[in-house]
Amino acid sequence: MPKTGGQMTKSKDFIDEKLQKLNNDGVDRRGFLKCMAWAGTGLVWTLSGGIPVSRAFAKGGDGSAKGDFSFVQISDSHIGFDKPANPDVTATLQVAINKINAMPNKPDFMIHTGDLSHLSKPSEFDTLDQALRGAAPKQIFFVPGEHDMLNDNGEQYLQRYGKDTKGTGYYSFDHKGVHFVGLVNVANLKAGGLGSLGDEQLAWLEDDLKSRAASTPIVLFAHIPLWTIYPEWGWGTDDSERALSYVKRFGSVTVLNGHIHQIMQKVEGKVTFHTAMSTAFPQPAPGTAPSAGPMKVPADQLHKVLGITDVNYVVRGTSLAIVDSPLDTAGTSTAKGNGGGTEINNSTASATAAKASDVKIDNFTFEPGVVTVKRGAQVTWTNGDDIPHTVDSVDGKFRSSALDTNDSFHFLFSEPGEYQYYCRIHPKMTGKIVVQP
Ligand SMILES: [Cu+2]
Repeated sequence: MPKTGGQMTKSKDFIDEKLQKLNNDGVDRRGFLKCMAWAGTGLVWTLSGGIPVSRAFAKGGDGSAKGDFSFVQISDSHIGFDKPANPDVTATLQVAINKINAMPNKPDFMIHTGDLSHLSKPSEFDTLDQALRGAAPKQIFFVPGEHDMLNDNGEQYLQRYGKDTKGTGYYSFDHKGVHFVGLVNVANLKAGGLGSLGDEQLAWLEDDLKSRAASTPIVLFAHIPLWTIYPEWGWGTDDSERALSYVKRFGSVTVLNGHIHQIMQKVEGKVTFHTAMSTAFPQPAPGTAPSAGPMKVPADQLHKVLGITDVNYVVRGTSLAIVDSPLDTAGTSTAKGNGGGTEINNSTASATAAKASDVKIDNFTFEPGVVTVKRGAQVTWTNGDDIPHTVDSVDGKFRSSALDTNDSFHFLFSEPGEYQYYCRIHPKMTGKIVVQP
């Protein structure tokens, strides 16, 4: 293990605490999180941040080797979000950018792993662009999150960030001998499913990788984790196994994701999986809250649970060195933010008795899940979450736009039958309307 002093201990405690929580809630994770990267292999993980990992490597003589470089991952900016979990996400993005600009070793470029915006609004993308123009690394590679393609199948995203990409916005590039692949797993999600890459993209990936030497370090990045973290909350990708089968023969594979707004890491053979913190708001640890969603932490803790990821490539390593830095590295560890004293932002809407034809969306759930109405009845869905949701008929009979907090969608059912529906942003969310004659 690299010598990183007390800070390493702190993050280890944090991980232990997390593991403890995971074990306590009875969810079987089949070894999930067992191979924590802090156990060695030149991978540095610190939640208290700021430790230049290249220094740790330099002790072994590798730090100044030719071909070394670093890049920074940021994720989940959610520009446009303004709820109590963080009323000013543009400001925290700016802090992240300042942090990047102050790095002693200048990163060659940046990767943004999606959810640039909160509601796919042009003004949100504009604000993001303006902030990123102030970042020292001039080259930024993007992949979309589900929040970036809410109402137009990602057309606007592609126009702005997906020039020269394939299909829904996937692409690859090489940098100083490392092969990078940006993947899109937030498009065309199916009811009841997780993230999805789809056959077309997978075929492209297989083709993209097949001519590369097994010694080429590979970095895959996508918004939703390409490993199964917590399917109950949609934290996984249905066809990621197939994608991973194409990288099995490579000696060094790093998989970078966002989406879950917290650090999770796993090493499986030559493959290191890592998820980044958000620059906008934290989410609860898997299974520690009724649902995913923005988590309100005490104001003085917020900058400790937001951050950036600095990835260092060192020649001869089998894995890349990854350092996560919270925006604020002072004081207590981030464990506090995810501890028992936090609260989940539930809807504050008063609990008026819902009519049978009303569906409330709360904690990523359609409630009630099955509603029975007479033919000709109108059903109203209202979003009580701090995160947008949609109401999409599985058969294409109705489709709402993205519903922000307290937004409603109505549909009048004139034909008897059963109508299955889901949220196309969070396809694990499903419900049914039964229309009687
Ligand atoms: Cu949803």
